[in-house]
Amino acid sequence: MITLALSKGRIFDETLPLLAAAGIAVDPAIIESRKLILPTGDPGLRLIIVRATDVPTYVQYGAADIGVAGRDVLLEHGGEGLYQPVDLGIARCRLSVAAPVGFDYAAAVRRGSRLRVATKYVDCARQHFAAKGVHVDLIKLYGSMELAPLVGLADAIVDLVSTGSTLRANNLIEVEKIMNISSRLIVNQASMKTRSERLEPLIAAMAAAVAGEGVVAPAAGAAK
Ligand code: PRT
Ligand code: MG
Repeated sequence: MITLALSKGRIFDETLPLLAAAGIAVDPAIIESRKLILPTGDPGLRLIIVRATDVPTYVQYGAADIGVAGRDVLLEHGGEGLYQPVDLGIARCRLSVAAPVGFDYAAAVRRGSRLRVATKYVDCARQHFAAKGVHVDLIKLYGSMELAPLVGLADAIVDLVSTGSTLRANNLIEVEKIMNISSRLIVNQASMKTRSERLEPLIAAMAAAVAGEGVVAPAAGAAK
């Protein structure tokens, strides 16, 4: 049995069509069951539902053979014990610096001011500002970063942006893009060796689905 780790929400929703194109059916209604282990149309492949930030951990320790995780999550995790064979191109967004409308971020950077920056992505933010030579005090938050500048906790935030509507709703503006983000297929390095006859066709079928090559026959029986 091959175990694929997914998080609920956009990653689950955007992975299902790729699995379908790879010949693996999943009933989307099953997510409503609140079960954390879900069968698929392939009796050799099951899904487990975990928090987005926990996907690399499940795969690293081999509790799942394979998973789907955002580049943001993988950078913060470090990627230890994981192969990242396919960029699935799903759950796209960007990691950006945002600040209140009216805060002159560029001028503050030019002046060499010390900035207080709130973020969940402390490692990525630290690297970004260090590379630019900007002095920052990073404040780790676990959610609702957009609130921090509004109540004086920080001058700016580093957060994911997709449509930009969350920033707009909070009178914030994107002042710098750090990187583009999408989700990748990740594979446990030991599983890749010991279960390659099952994993390789599945990975190839997912890659073909991403490339828009449609149903790839081998995947149907691949994960037995
Ligand atoms: O939400 P939860 O706390 O359960 O967990 P999570 O936020 O880790 O999971 P989820 O499903 O929200 O995100 C999973 C992955 O989707 C992330 O790791 C990213 O790689 C990717 N992704 C793509 C996003 C977004 N787009 C996104 N817009 N993750 C989060 N957001 C948030 C962002 O943090 C901000 O609060 O949405 C808000 C901004 O969206 P816009 O459209 O208003 O710009
Ligand atoms: Mg979220």
